Amino acid sequence: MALAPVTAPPASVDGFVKQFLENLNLERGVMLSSSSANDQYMALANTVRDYLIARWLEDQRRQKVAQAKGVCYLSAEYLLGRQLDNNLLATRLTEIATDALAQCGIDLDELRQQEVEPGLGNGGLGRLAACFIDSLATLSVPSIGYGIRYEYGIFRQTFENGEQIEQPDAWLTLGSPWEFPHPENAQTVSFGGHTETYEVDHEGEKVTRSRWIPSWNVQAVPYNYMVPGYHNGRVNTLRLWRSVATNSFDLSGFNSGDYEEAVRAQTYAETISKVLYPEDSTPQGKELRLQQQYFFVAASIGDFLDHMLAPGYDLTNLPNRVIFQLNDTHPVIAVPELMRVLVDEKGMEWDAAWAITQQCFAYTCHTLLPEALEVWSVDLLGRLLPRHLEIIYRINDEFLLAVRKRFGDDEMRIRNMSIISEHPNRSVRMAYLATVAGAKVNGVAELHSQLLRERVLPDFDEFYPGKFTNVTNGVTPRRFIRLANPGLANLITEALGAGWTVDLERLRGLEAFAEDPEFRAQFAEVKAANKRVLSEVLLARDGFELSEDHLLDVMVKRLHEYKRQMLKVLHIVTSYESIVSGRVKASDMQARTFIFGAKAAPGYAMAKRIIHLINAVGSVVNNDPRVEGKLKVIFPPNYNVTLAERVVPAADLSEQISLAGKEASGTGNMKFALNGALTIGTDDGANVEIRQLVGDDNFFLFGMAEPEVEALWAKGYKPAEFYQADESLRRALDLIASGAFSGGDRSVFEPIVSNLLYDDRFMVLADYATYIEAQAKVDLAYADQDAWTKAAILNVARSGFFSSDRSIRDYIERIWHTPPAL
Ligand code: Z2T
Repeated sequence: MALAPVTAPPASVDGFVKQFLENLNLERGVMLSSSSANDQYMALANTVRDYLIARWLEDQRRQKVAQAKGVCYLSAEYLLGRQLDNNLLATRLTEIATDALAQCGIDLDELRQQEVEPGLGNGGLGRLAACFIDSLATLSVPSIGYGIRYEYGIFRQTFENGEQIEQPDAWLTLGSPWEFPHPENAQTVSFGGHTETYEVDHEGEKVTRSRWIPSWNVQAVPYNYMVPGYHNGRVNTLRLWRSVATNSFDLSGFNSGDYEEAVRAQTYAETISKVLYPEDSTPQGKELRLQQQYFFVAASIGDFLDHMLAPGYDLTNLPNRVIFQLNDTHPVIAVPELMRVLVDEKGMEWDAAWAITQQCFAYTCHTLLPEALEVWSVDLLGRLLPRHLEIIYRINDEFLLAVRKRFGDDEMRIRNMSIISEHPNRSVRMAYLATVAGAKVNGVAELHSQLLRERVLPDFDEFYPGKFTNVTNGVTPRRFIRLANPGLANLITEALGAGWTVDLERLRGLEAFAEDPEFRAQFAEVKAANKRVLSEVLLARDGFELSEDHLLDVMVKRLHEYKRQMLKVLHIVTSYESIVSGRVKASDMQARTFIFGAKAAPGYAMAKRIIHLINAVGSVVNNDPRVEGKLKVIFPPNYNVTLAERVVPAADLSEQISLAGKEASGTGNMKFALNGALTIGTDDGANVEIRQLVGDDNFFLFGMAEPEVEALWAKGYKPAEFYQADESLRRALDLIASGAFSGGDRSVFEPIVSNLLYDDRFMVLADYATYIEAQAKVDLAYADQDAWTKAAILNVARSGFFSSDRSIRDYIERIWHTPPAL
């Protein structure tokens, strides 16, 4: 007889109280009266978990029995944000938990603040992965997310004299209630050594095969996280790997007879999952990073084959069972790893293994920046993963043979398409490997996918017709509307009924309400209330206060030159200069508060200098009495998911001002539109689609389009000519150069100014004039509050397309072909 399955505690206030107190006593070992806020938070998290576990276990059982095709999402980053609220929402427990805690004399809001968000990602790519696992669970897609359990996530940013200082993100120190470690399910991951050949009999013939003799290994220990679907009773798994030394300290590279050395080996092994690399879009090519990549990918493939397949599974059917989605090139070493497992370990023939592999992977590209396309030097790869390098060579040889067969001996084309690049030194182009191996390759917005095909990989597009496709990014409405903006969520539900949270196109129904003055007033009140909440948060967090009646102008995203925070700075300096020069009366100006949020990669000097400049401009502008408080620049440090959830719902204006052709998609742009901010933006990434949907009247477009950018490059771009020709630009740049924001010291920001004047890779100066013009239109539009509100409502109504549920449906239809699950 089967044992009774676990059941969830009763979903009632009493049931919750009982479970909470039991967890406090039995798990934390404390009484309520003497418990700390952390004890209470941990007990609360445990209680929420207790409601999810039965469903989780059941879903795992079902997935295994059904053996339906599922998705393994491979991502080096998951920028999850806080878990507590999301899990309460998914399980419909928010009200019960609030009341239950109140009975215990505890304020749920206080406990919310206890949670340290897992910041296991840099920016858009990591947050996208987090939105996708939410949608996968909500759409009941059989799936596992695989990644790395970094001990330190994205650094904590502080400012010292306006300059960025990075502090380690010790997010695990108070304990992590959402994870389930399973050391007994550890995978061994090997590195280094050499390969050797040996002979085997194959159908009476001797054939030579190769095998890998690694020199050291580590254990990959899985930490499982529950990923609940929204109100559907599903719970999927996110499995993050931690590296630890093998029991035997078997890192033969170290002298294992020596105790001290053995302990050192332990430390060495644990280094692999120690820290997230803080570069967004510009990888540094460090050996440890390649170790991280192989580590999590080898563990994930091993785990899937060992635990998810029925016993005796015929691996030739693998493509009917799984698709490994590669989140950018970071996990692409999975391709030679699956080949190695199939050929070397399972004894499969090369051609059969390759046919399987080519159906089991799909690749998402997230960039067009040439410096962001990962390459690994053959030297490094050969040292760390010699067998994988051999496999890559063979894949490349066969691929180039096929190219020759198709296109003839066009050496130029061969060189251009080779997975191995020869200059500046021999290296493996990971995007090419992914493109050759992937059944599908997708970009992340229409424009990006088009440029990917036409500009970056045209030869591949020609060689593989039908391989390239688009899936426009999306964001989860659970976190970014329901949780972040409860006021708006309630207003929508009152207007349209429930259901929109999982069917975001229903927001269209709000179009009619845009005509209703009553609704507009309510909508405006929600925005005002969100500003008050943000003001309180910023006051408590950083001591900033927001003034009422200011237009809230927000630019939050990683600091990168291509995103052009400098263009925003020039706008602010222009406004400031126009006041102090006496040309504009402060009292005639539309009051604005500019909010920045941005982390710079620690090694990115220009980005860090721009952060310094923003803070410097802020301290001058905010304290100059001539400004009469009409311009405020605030830059709260350590922008993260938790802060985004407060900033986005309060914003009036969303700054999406990258140089056209550089931002693959952007996802912040979607979050703002869905929360009723109007966008000022270039024709770039998903801005293009946002504008098409919300309409030109409800979007402030400026700047060159991508073809114009190309044309200007072709003609020869001389930024100094724009400086010479535009008096307002000259005044702004001269003011920065004069030392006005650096206590008279002209050297501090000189590198920024001269970079703009003489290089300006991202054409800030070329787009300055139209940006300033568009900002003037913003001021005019904002003066008519009611018309502004109407446009804001239409932004919400027409942005339902940007739900990550729609993205996932597109992946299913265009790439995964996974059948609807039970
Ligand atoms: C990243 O966040 C993005 C692209 C990368 O290219 C790397 C990282 Cl860490 C290698 C961003 C894009 O810049 C952004 O446009 C896009 O919206 C996001 O990925 C998700 O696709």
